[in-house]
Amino acid sequence: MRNSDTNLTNTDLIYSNPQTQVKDFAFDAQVVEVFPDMITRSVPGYTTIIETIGRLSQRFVQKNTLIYDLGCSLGAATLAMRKGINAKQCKIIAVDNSSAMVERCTMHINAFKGETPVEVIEANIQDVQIKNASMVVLNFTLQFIDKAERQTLLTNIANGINKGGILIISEKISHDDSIIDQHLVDLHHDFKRANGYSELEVAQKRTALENVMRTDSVEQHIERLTNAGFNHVSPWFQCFNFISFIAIK
Ligand code: GEK
Repeated sequence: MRNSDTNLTNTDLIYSNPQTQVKDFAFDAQVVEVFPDMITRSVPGYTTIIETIGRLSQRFVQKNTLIYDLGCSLGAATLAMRKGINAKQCKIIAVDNSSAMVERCTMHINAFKGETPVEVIEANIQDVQIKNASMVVLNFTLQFIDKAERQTLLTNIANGINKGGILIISEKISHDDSIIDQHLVDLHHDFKRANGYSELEVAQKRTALENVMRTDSVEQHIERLTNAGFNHVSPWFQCFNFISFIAIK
């Protein structure tokens, strides 16, 4: 077994050297190798959000239902839920459209014991039929979906959630007030520098994400979740331009 198969702490150095042309960001094998380090050093509050998803699964998951982790990457939210769930006869369905992520995610899930079965699927989350769900997680995934297709996706998710069930949606956001927006972006970049990323790494990553990740405002998220059919919608966490909402049916 290669060291990288077991080492979760490979340091993200992907953008540390100058690149003549920065390519669009992709969730490929190179990213998989460093993903846990990349996401914890780049997303303020990531660990708190994952732990809270675990706690919410204890509170919301009902017997005989399905739980979905959409855009699961290496399965951090899935593992947190599997630890938190007390309800019986449930199944977690973890979905990602990156084959490199799905392969490594399956390995992670199998490395830990847990009562709730997990099925890891390689698919576009827009093609997955959500049904009989008591909990759905979109942890920093919606931002990679075409803006014009986000409402349909959320409506399909809401339709597949049972009454009283929950969607957790975490996103990077933008602010309509350009002064506030600039300060939040600066604070996020300070956070990345404090976590050891250089100016070059921050700048090149920003370029790589430009055409790939598109953010919405808090108001747009709330409007979309309400239109989708959720009866109770609120942010429960925000740090700079990173936010997490709960939406209950
Ligand atoms: C975590 N939730 O650690 N269908 C399926 N998967 C997709 C799609 C799509 N259409 N678009 C993007 N992805 C994880 C972190 S990362 C967020 C989520 C980030 C997948 C993509 O392959 C990647 O694995 C994930 O969504 C986004 O809690 O890295 O900023």
